[in-house]
Amino acid sequence: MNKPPKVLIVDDEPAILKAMQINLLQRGCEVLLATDGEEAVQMALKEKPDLILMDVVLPTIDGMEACHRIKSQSTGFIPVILVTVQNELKNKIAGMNHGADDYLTKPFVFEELNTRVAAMLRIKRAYDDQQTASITDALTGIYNRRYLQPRLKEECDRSLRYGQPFACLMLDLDHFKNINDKYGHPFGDEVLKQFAARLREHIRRADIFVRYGGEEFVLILPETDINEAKRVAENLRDVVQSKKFVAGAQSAAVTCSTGICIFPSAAATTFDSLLKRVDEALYEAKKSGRNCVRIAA
Ligand code: GH3
Ligand code: MG
Ligand code: MG
Repeated sequence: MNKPPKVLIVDDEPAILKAMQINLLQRGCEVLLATDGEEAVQMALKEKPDLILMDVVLPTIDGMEACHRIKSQSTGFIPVILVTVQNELKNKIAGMNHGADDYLTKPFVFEELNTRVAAMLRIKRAYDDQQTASITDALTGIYNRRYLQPRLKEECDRSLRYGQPFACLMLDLDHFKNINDKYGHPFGDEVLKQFAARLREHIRRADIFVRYGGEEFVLILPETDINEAKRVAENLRDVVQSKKFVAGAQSAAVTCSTGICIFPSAAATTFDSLLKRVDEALYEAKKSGRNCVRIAA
């Protein structure tokens, strides 16, 4: 089931705030309240609401300025409807030029407000679905490579800042071409799907699991040292080899090879060297006969 939409209402008039809050709660929204422009900007950053209903005349910074700030940072994708007594055409144009997505004048009829809210939430949901699809691998449902790059950079920065190393694993199915050749591509697809599902069952929620390429996967284990990473990798190796992959009448035993690199470590001191080192470790595992784990030198 979809989560209820989160709507931030910004108004310095308690009676209006209350009336709008009750109305949106009745329509199944989660409601957040702010009473000045500065608070609205901070709350948008912290809570990432799905929609903001903003009064224009407000203490601290006004609604136009708050809207402009919200639209010019990481919160820029949140739709904003300005709700105000300023009903002249020039006010509406100014509002839209400050980045507002819609403009409603007070006094308003709730039916109109609700229709506009519903329209904005439709657009926001479509945007969210698109965002999710763009970082998801269609076959396995786990993250794709597009997600990895910025996320890995973030992990590296965090780990350097807090002196908390993490482990990066690269797993590659062994002789996977043979699986396709012998059983056909659809069965190969099924193996990849089940491989991802099986591993997902054996990793932690905080771990980041990515399909890096065709039959290559990257697993980031936050706050994990080399001994723990080795233990996890050996366990996953066993999880893969211990049970055949079955689809319809076909079944096949599959193994995988794994490279590990800790960040930061003597092997990888920078973000750029990390994936290279872990790939080299994977190559060592392949050279050593496959179905094994190797650590970056
Ligand atoms: P190695 O043990 O050295 O990794 O051998 P390999 O055969 O696994 O490696 P290779 O790189 O030679 O071949 C990878 C194969 O994976 C070839 C490609 O057709 C297959 N593959 C890549 N993506 C997919 C996919 O989405 N579905 C299926 N069925 N096969 C895929
Ligand atoms: Mg392979
Ligand atoms: Mg490969």
